[in-house]
Amino acid sequence: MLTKDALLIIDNTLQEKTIPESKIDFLRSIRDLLRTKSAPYIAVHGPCPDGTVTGALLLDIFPRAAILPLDYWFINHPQLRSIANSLEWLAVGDLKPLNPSYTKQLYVDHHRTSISQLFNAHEVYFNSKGASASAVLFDATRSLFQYAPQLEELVDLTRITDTGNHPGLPPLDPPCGVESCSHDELVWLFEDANSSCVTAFEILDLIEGFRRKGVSHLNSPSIQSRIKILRKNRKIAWEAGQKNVKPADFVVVIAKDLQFDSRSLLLSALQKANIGGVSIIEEQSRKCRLSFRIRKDVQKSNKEWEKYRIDLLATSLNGGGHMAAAGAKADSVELAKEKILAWAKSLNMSVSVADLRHA
Ligand SMILES: [Mn+2]
Repeated sequence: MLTKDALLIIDNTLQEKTIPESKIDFLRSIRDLLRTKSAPYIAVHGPCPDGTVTGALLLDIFPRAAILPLDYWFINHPQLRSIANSLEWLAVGDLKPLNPSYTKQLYVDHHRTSISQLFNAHEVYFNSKGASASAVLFDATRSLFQYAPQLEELVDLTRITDTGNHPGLPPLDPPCGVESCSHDELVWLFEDANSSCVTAFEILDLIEGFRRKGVSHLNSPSIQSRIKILRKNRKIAWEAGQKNVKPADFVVVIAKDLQFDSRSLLLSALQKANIGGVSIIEEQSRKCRLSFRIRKDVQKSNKEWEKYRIDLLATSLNGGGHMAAAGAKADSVELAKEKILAWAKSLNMSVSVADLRHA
């Protein structure tokens, strides 16, 4: 596929309004990126801390390539996925295999759901037990390739963030500077710098800044002010979860797209769960996206926790991911709820549902 064909598909998608409001700015930025940067292209998962650092490593290997951050809603969208599956990627990182008929230079991933797939690359770095894609790539190639030294600290941060081993709960207070913060605070600063990205250019700024300056790039005023807003919204969502979710083995929290910081809402809800939970976010089209989690302490203390593997449930809902953190989609909140309730029942779990759509 030529870049101009990709641009045409994006323009049509923007006109037909088949994506939720919250993704429009991102899609426009991908269009602008394709217009201003020429091939070869590298696809990485984004916004995502692991995707960003994988992008920084790949840019160190292929300095002349242009990075396109893509999220799963993009590569699974009925029209947009044809872009992901027909551009001739130089490399793909932290994403499921794209355009399997084209031979890439390098492919790196660690998603369990990619195990049986065709990677088709000269160099494949895949380890479904790897902490993160960037760790898989870095550990396998650091002796062969001289990465910029400031990248190692970032790779180590992804070993924490990509396995969901963040220290404590997400901070609700404004961010501090890199020099004055503890390591735990640094983990959250890194995480929040990524999750506060709305456009592909903000993600590219992280990738390029990380590559040049390492973690000190997190001191950039635009990143700091983004994080400040994110944490304010996080606090609102956190309080809504604490107030409305009732305790159960598995908690379901439902909200509208853009109504809350959905991640904070899910984490807040998980505080009331014995095992795990899901956020169901309804989009304008009445379709919804789901985000599943199994509590960290359950993964550590319950030897049989794998029977709750939510990646399998996610796969049955057009999604995928990891055993304890996965995402999916459904045509309506009711359909999603039905599937989740049946699944929970088959595992003898109690369920509570908090519907905040009209809260
Ligand atoms: Mn990853």
